[in-house]
Amino acid sequence: MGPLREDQITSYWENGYVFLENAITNEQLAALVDDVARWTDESRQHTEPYGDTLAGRPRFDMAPEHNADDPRLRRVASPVEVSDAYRDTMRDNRALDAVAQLIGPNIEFNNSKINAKQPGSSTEVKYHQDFMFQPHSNEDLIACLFFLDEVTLENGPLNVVPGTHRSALFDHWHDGVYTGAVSAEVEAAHVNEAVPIYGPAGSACLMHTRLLHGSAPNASDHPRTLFIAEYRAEDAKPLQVNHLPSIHEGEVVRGERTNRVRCSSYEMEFPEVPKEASFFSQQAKASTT
Ligand SMILES: O=C(O)CCC(=O)C(=O)O
Repeated sequence: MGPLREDQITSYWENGYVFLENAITNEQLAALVDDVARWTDESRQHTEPYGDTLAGRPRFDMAPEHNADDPRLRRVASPVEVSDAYRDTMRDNRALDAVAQLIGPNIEFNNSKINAKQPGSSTEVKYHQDFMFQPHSNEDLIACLFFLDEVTLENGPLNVVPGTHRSALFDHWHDGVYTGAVSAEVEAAHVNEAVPIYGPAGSACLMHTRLLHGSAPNASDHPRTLFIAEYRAEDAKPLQVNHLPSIHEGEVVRGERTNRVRCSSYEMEFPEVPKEASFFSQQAKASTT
């Protein structure tokens, strides 16, 4: 028995996502929120992205409007490496039980990040498919987007396009530039079908790695902070270096190691490994191409 009913499992495979309330406990939520508050406060002392990650890129990234009086932390890369609360939550939560129901029983941790949109923030996420950042031998990868704040229609919710995990893999390279986003034409063709995902803090949206999704700026007075943990079936082997490497990549978090590889059939161009603090810099190129 896991947290998902049969109809939710069917809906996940049909639509490419499933929403789960109470995906983490209140204690887990409070500890995650505390660390974000501390990191946001620390960011006041910085004007440029800072901190170190395994990839040699900064861990903490701020939006262009950031300043000491009005800190705009927008990304923490691999928080599981620098916080016991994030590491422990990554290793055990109700959404992970749901992941095991969907693509289990054997599950590995892939990567993690925090995406924050402060009130009035211009930060947006252009439409993309996560798989185009991280080719694997098969497509059984799920991103769990944990809501650390209540997500509303106004504070920049995730928008997903149901069923697109069963359609094409859309190119994220345009005119020789890796933009980490689909073309304006592909976006225009799908955006009217997009569905906003909102709900109380502590919920999670579980999303198929091929699902087309994006999110708008935060037009409200309330922050919108997500902790995003990605998991993969243990037999889905990475075909390129992780764009968010961490010392915990590949940890078996449910089931056991089988030493097997499973391959599905698809074609794509390898993504560009990011050189800057976060994919926001890659996506910024989308508006100039
Ligand atoms: O922060 C968001 O709204 C979406 C995050 C996302 O799409 C991603 O990081 O892949």
